[in-house]
Amino acid sequence: MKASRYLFPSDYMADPSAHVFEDKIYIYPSHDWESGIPENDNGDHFNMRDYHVFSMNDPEAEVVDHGVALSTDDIPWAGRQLWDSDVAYKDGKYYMYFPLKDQNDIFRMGVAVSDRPEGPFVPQANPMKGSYSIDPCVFEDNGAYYMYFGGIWGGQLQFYRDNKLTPPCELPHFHEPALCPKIVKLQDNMLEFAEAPRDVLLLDEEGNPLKQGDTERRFFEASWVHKYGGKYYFSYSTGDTHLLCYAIGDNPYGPFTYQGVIMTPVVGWTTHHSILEFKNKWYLFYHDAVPSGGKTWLRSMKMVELEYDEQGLIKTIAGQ
Ligand code: FUB
Repeated sequence: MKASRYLFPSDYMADPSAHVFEDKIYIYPSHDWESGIPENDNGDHFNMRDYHVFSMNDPEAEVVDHGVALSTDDIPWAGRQLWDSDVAYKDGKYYMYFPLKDQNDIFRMGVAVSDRPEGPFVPQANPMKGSYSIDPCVFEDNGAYYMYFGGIWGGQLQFYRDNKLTPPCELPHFHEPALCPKIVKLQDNMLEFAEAPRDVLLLDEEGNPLKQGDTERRFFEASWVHKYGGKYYFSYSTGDTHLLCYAIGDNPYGPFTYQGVIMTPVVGWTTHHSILEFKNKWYLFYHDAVPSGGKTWLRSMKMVELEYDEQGLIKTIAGQ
């Protein structure tokens, strides 16, 4: 197993979404800071206010900080908490998708646009219509762009049924199918949904939906999708059991069948990642809270090489 590498020791950055743009690696993390808000299950202590963008010429190169690319000060509908973002490129423009609570404390998804991968990104005046919850991952396939999203507890996914805010906002029972992450195709202009979000079904080896009580396998947050060997790999965090897992499917909508663990728990509560191919090697970008002495809200971004076996299964990486 290759050694992991901290990418930016001089500040706390989490949830790194990595992409290759203009032959370089660009990284879009959340920007953790010490806001003094006490830790709770609602994630109030993740009180981020801006995003920096980073780039590197190759996986061993120096990491360049391009500075603040978007801040809540620039977003007209901003309430609080800029969580995990992602960026997609189309027709000469870069689109940053970000979850942010509005002034009613409801997470919505915003879009901000730039001519450059490092930004600055200019936000649209309003959140995307019909958007909710957190952790957007935008994946391009055959010229179509899809957003995967969702996260339970602080990410508010449990508030919704059939894409509607539905009190009393409870989780399914232990033996019921787990709440699903969502997928939605984007319009050609990249600024709105082209359809109603659909469930991403995660199945066990017998073809049954994973159950809410199956906490070591069911979805919690942090969707990511990549393609390997013609198959679609949907990866995610199990949240309170702190695993990064993956499931494989035959098309972007799924269903996806559970395969195993990508990474065992790291130091810190959250586990969040992205997966990138660069010059025929694969890399996992993630974070841990070792440098802050285990403060769950002060995380540091890292990368490590990721390997597959001959069947295309991902070799599990030890988080610690
Ligand atoms: O960084 C805030 C939240 O913590 C992210 O949106 C989640 O995925 C978790 O990493």
